[in-house]
Amino acid sequence: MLKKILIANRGEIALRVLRACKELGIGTVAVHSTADTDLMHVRLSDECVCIGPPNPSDSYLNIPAIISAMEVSEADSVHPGYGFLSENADFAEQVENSGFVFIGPSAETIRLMGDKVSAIQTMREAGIPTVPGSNGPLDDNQQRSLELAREIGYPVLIKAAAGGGGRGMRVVNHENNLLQSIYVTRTEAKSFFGSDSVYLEKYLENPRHVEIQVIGDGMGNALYLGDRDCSLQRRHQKVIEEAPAPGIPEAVRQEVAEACINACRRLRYRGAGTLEFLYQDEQFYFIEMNTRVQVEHPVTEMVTGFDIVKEQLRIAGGEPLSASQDDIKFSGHSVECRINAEDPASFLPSPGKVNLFHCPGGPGVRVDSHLYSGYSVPPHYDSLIAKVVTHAQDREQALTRMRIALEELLIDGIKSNAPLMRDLVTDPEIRKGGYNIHYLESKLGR
Ligand code: MV4
Repeated sequence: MLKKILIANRGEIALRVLRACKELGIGTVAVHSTADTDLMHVRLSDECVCIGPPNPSDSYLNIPAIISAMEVSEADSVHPGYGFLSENADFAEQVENSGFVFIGPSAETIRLMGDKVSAIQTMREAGIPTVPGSNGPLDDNQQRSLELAREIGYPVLIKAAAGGGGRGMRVVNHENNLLQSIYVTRTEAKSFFGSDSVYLEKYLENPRHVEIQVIGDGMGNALYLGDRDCSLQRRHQKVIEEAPAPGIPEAVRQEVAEACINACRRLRYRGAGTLEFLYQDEQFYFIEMNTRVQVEHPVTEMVTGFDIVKEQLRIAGGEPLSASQDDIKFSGHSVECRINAEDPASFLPSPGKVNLFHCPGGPGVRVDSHLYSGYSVPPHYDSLIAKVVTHAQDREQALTRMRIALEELLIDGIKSNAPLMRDLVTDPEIRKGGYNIHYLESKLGR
């Protein structure tokens, strides 16, 4: 078992990891920038180390600073959370080469999934459905690209292999624009990501974003923890997520679940992982895999009663899975609202001092937040300040509990998107369920 974990993150996820460590009796080291001395998890951790100035590249992304902090604090392992270094294969590799445990998959797996082309090829070979497309990087043969796109049918989408999260993509509606679009996407990809590898897919016009949570022990055993619908998003930032994804036929769900779990076993996948799919016309299409714990993992925890972060720590400590698939029982429905420190109309960040924070509660309500009255939200980082999560027997009751929880939530001193959330949970289309990835942006008038 691990004895002392360094938490290489900040905010609510650092607190979430700290709580899991405490439950398992594992020591904790918080690392923080000079702008983050007042973070809740820094106060609650056994030890803390300041790793640099506010700018993330000088602190939370500074690999030598973090590995030095592991050495001075004698931590045996590092939890990267999400964002920052969580999917940086070089970081995972350097951590392991320095004799520490990286809480996550092997550097090799992170690298494989970081390249979208190799991720898709791997999953296709493992029997997971993918989007019709080039099934590999596009080469310089322009005739072949034109033929391929014509076979697939327009519109098509050019994507950067090193992209993801919506950066480095271009829709092509007509073959007149194909070669130019490939060239521009390649050039952009080279400058954004340092790789000019691009691939081509059929462009799905009205999909939902449905993802599947798995966790593996690195020895060929893995658990399927169900799906989440994350279609409610604005500019690739998720706003509300829910589990399970509403309206998926049970046979369709089961087929993709089995393919995912088989793939994880074959890959000897280690740690928590999420397979991202587009879902349209009752079909799943794999697009990417995330090799970290995700922001929205609580909705899965609520419907399974399974603690994903504690399991990450046990697996990294070399223990086998703590449950078998038959132990995982899905119950009810869960919804998560991401509360950001931002202007609800303009979406501009709104950092500053929180004069008063009052947290909702009651049956089926969970709030993951590092806020407290008197805390100042620094301007240097992501604006997520709280995740309000509800659970109930069914979707309608989970949304009702969310409406009530959002009425209880008080954040005074800074602006937040809570007013927008209150509007969304009573929106008829959202209450109906099954909205696609374009719904929120069209509701907001883009
Ligand atoms: C797509 C797509 C339509 N067709 N691929 C955007 C981010 C990246 N993770 C994949 N993305 C998309 N890939 C095909 N073949 C539409 C999107 C997309 C999207 C996907 C998930 C959630 C929100 C989105 C918003 C715009 C576009």
